Amino acid sequence: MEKTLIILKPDAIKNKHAGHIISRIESEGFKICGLRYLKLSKADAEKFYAVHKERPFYSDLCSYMSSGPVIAAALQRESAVAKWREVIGATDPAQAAPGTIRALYAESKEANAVHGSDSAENAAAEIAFFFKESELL
Ligand code: 3AN
Repeated sequence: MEKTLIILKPDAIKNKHAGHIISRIESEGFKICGLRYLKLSKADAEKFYAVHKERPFYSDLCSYMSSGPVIAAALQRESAVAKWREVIGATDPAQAAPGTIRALYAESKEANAVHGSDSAENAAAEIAFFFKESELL
């Protein structure tokens, strides 16, 4: 069983899509190992997205991710990383396949409803960013 880290971004919370997305987590066969509702500081967001710090959208992305509450969750399933990325669709909602979470709920490339780890290795680091080992069920 593999784990992945997901975030329901500020637009998903503000637009009241959290319930739909959590329902989708369940219907796609993921087990919720950890769940937190929190607001990131700008410094937290900069640390979380440090891999993107050379990209032109980094500062705006970090401001955006710290602009309102988010829900972070650690999920478990067979092939959790790839499966979640399939369920959320492409980064740009205009390119996301019909029925994917970003096609259904995202506003833009930046406010794109959800995050998902891009590898099992990054998932482990991202889960550790939000959760102590003792908080994971
Ligand atoms: P994904 O989240 O689909 O793995 P990444 O890792 O390329 O996409 O980008 C990380 C985050 O940066 C995205 N979730 C999105 O919010 C933001 N982002 C990516 N590309 C752009 C862009 N061209 N303009 C604004 N924000 C972007």
